[in-house]
Amino acid sequence: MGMFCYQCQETAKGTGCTVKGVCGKTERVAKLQDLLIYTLKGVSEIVIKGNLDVKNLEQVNHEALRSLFITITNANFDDIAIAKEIEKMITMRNKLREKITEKILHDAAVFEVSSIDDMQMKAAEIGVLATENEDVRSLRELITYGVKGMAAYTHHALNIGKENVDIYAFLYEALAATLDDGLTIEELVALTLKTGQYGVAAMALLDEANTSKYGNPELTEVNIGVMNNPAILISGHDLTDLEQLLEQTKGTGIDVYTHSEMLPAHYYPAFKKYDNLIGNYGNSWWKQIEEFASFNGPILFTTNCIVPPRSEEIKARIFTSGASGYPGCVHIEADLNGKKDFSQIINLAKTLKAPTEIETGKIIGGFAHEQVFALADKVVAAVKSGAIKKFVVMAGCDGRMKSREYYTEFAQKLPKDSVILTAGCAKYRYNKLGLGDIGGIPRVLDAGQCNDSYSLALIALKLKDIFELQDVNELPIVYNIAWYEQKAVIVLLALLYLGVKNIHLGPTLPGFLSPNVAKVLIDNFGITGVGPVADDIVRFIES
Ligand code: SF4
Ligand code: SF3
Repeated sequence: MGMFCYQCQETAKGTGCTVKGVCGKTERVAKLQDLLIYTLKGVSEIVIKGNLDVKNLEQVNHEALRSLFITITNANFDDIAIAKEIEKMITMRNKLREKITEKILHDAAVFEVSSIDDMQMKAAEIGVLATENEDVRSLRELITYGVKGMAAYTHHALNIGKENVDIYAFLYEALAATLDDGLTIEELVALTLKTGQYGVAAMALLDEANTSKYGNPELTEVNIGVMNNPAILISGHDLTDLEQLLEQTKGTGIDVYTHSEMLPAHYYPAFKKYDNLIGNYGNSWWKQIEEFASFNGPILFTTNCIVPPRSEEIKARIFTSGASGYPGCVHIEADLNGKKDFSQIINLAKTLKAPTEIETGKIIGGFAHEQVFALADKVVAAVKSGAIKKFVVMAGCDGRMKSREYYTEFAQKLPKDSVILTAGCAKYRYNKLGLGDIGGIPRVLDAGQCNDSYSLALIALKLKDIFELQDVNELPIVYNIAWYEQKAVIVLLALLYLGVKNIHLGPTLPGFLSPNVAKVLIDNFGITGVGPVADDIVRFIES
């Protein structure tokens, strides 16, 4: 069997990448990622069948998060690094197996491989299509992708020193369940919703980690122009990497700019003290091919989303850390205390030109829960007076498909008495349109990164209380969410768990939803896709 991957929105023909990923993932990397997940499922089965106490599995817990994160779309393209991670997981798995008495175990818990070629052969047997029933396959993958997103957020929280062992316990429960042929469709649907429950827990954990360490995001204007110093661009979601980079570049004459999902770092009080944090350069991830060329300096990826570089010159300027990786790019690993030495990047920056300006001005953000609660009186008065008629949650991911122009047009055509609540890189489709404000409340309220969709849920729950409603669905809030990778999957499952109904999901529904599983989501939660903008404005807003 060749490669088969349909975990993201850009999957080939909407059904599956079978020769090479649209993302640039090779068959070799795709198969190694499949085998890494398979190994982790075997680890999970041992933990569950052996009734092991996850509190005592610190090293395995942490490595499991990293393994899952590595397989998220656009995070890691490095075959050697993934093969090493498989070896590490197999070693941990075998040690765990010695602790249990249960002898009847799935192949995932016992198989052995002795080389990368061996791994490729093994992977050919165990990929996504090895599950024959398309509904079971669909639910198993939906759960697995949700768990990947959950692991990414939990990993960020861990880097800040915050953990919740219940999340690890669920992670093993969910992954072990995907090996269990005895589970019914109903049981798998229930597990999907439970995945959403733990998604909420993971986002709450990360929110607590971020705000306790860096303060609560506050209304902030972010410069999108450039200065004259050589500079480093930092991309991805890991705030601890940004903090270390800012500390290490202090006084060196090297400036730092955020890119894509790192933009919301500017909203945290703790990062405002760094005068070498200059602004945000560029737009969402998929524009990096041209924007990295004009940035001129080194780029540090802390997580997804990497687009395979098209020239050796740019590749030589790309560095990775954490779960991210790209063959031929220098990877910077943390020491045992979590410290990363970025001196190679800083030294390279000193030899390169300052960034070329591609735009000027400022964008505004920082509307996470505490900032919006601080404005609650103003917001409530605007709703009561009719100045604000609708809130439109347009959180999620961006992507390179032309069909995503929908979101720009949708934002432009929204009635002027509506406010967009956003989080994630989806915002780049409309955050520079100058959509104005309503009585001083900006019409685009950016809460932060994709995980800060949690803030949007808290805001909705707060409004429900203020307006004394029984159900969050009675609020004048419409959900028009854009998805791309697996973090958006966990955000979606979290919203479903919180009882949010009638979410519009685009630009296309996931290819991994079988017709029957899609029907369950439509019938129980009112999930629908998107259509022509003019029709959707009527359907979502005016009806
Ligand atoms: Fe295809 Fe997306 Fe998988 Fe990449 S991550 S191989 S684009 S489905
Ligand atoms: Fe974007 Fe990759 Fe998902 Fe964190 S950076 S939202 S796509």
